[in-house]
Amino acid sequence: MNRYSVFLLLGANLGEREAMLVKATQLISERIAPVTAQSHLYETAPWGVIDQPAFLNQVIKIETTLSPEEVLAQTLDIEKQLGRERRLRWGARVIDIDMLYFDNVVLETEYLHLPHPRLHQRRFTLVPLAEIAPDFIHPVLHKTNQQLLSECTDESQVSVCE
Ligand code: PH2
Ligand code: MG
Ligand code: MG
Repeated sequence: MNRYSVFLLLGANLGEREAMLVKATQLISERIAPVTAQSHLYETAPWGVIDQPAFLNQVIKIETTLSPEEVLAQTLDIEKQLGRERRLRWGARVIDIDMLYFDNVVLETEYLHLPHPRLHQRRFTLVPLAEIAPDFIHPVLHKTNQQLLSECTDESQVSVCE
């Protein structure tokens, strides 16, 4: 069976943020696929809706035989299990799991856009992504993550947590 490299962005800005990212990674590895790379954790200024607490963000890589729809269903289920409530778009949350890339798949359905349509506009995504996959090429923009980061005009604060 084919194995696909999938990059997921984890984010949290309510409650025990680091514990939530650790728990989400554990559930992803148990229920979706082995985690083969993890970026550092980053403390990031809120993007979009700026009147909310700072986020912790991290990018992880998994190698899966599931389809994009199956991975999405699992990540939504894990968000729910960890107590995610959906209120405001871009609002505060205990956990967010977003699919950034599903290998080289380009897909636009009602529920799923691949690659993530805003990943190249956000430093909180590009910094951890370029840390673990600098040379991976965006299948629509045809640029590496490192290039996308160096061309990104977002100036929001992103600091590595040591
Ligand atoms: N997620 C959002 C909106 N804004 N800002 C940061 N820094 N990190 C996030 O993960 C984030 C955000 C919507 O999902
Ligand atoms: Mg998100
Ligand atoms: Mg999300």
